[in-house]
Amino acid sequence: MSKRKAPSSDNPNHDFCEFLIEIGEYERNVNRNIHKYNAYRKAASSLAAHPTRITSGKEAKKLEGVGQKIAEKIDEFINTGKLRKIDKIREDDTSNVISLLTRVSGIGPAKAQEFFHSGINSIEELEKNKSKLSHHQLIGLKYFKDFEEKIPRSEIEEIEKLVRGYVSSLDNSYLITICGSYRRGKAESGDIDVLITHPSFTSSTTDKDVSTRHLKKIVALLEKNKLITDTISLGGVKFMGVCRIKDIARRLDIRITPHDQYHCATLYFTGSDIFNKEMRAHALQNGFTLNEYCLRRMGSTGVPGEPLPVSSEEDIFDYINYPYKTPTERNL
Ligand code: 8DG
Ligand code: CA
Ligand code: CA
Repeated sequence: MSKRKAPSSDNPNHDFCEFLIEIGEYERNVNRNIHKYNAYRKAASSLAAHPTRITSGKEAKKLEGVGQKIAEKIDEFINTGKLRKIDKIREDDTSNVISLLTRVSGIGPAKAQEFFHSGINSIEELEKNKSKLSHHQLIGLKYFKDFEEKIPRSEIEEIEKLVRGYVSSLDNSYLITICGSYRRGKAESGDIDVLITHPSFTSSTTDKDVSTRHLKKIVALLEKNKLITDTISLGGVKFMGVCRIKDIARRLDIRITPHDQYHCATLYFTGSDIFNKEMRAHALQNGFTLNEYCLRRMGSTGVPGEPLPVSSEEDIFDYINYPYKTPTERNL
């Protein structure tokens, strides 16, 4: 997940969304309460999707995911122009340090708390304690400033062209889709999410090294051509690392998926994650279970059946009777 996600300011409720997201991140990072984090983000997403300015907590409560507590905060903000809860969060040293440390790629809330308790409370302190950092955290620290910057769409378009060129020079049957916020049409993204498949590789391929071989060959070629500069991790199905075409480093993820699971994978990795949650919930209500690999019918005993044949993202929407949404309509 990228570290900073501000709702766009063309949203008439953006100030409400901003404080809800700030409280949500505090709940996740400091209190480690992922449920509250999700609840605040869901409320912010409903407010962001609302076309007009909300003028009271009571009005806000009519929106999905907005309950009494959040309605009260909206009233307080409307009446006083601020929120005591936000003031308290911003004054709290623990909270400030943990928020800062979790901005480093590879440092999650638990690790940030651990560092904080061992006296590491700044980027400078991380620099002085490199021996305590994992390989991923060292890369996060090395590119701390660069990774804070959003990636303009035009730069991802250039990277996409390069990746397509290199990968098709290996074999022009590879299918490549850049997913994430880029596919949802966003003007800027936190990182680059590349999804790749090849018709020779399916979920019934018994040789598990097939995907690893494809992925390693692709990564090696991108390294050779100086597009990839660092590797955070390279497993059988996923590469996490760094790429660069300008004077700034960018986070790059590459995943390889079986050909028959490609559409479930593009759907999942296109997100948004809130959209995914809603779609999965809808699937369940209609007797299906959906994940990044496949769509299955739930039997009467609660045991999922065999993966259903899927030849497009539209198929998935059709099966579960959910109105089709283009990627740009999935920005929940
Ligand atoms: P961004 O990078 O511009 O900040 O936004 P993003 O592209 O939407 O987010 P991402 O963190 O790169 O994740 C890519 C997609 O992966 C996301 O849109 C939906 C899917 N996804 C989930 N849950 C999760 C999760 O818990 N972690 C991550 N990293 N991805 C998730 O549905
Ligand atoms: Ca992304
Ligand atoms: Ca990503």
